[in-house]
Amino acid sequence: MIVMKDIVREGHPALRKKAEEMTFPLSTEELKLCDDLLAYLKNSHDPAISEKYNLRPGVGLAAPQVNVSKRAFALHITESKGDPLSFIAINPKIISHSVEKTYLTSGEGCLSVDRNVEGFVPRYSRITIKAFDKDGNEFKKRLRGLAAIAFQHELDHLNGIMFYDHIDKNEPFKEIPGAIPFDRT
Ligand code: K3U
Ligand code: NI
Repeated sequence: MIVMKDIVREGHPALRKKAEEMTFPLSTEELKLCDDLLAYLKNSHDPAISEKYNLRPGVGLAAPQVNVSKRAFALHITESKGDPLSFIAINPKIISHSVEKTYLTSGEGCLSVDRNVEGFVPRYSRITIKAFDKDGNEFKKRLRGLAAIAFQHELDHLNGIMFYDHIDKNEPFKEIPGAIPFDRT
């Protein structure tokens, strides 16, 4: 079971590496990693389990965040506008995206960052993605809203990019041309 001490924090080199593509069939260890990533997110939304193990709630978790430099992440979004979503994405790619951008009005957070970093993080409003599941089957999805934002946040983790790399240093709350604010509440 993944707990907070297993999640590496900013400054750790794993968060700045480009993660390696995965090959199929996955090993037993890789299959367990995928299950553990998704289990963390589910556990973090269970009041009893998250309190017992002191888990910070998350909607996404990427392999490099547990110091495994491989291209896999989990998303688990149940309490947002839009359909509930729960999946593992292996070797994920954005195959097309809207011109329109968006940003979370509350800013982004990260389980690997133990501080509040304020500012707008520009993201595509809508994306079409492809990825592989644990069995090596390719799937495609259209994502919008928090799901699209979370997918882009997690994909960045596979490329060694942190959310604050996208924030304008001099003017963190600068208007993003053509972007529609996304309010999570
Ligand atoms: O976005 C978060 C959330 C938590 C509970 C309910 C609703 C939303 C927590 S931050 C989060 O899930 C990060 C996780 C990380 F850093 F490990 F990848 C991903 C994220 C998704 C969407 C926006 C910002 C950050
Ligand atoms: Ni993160």
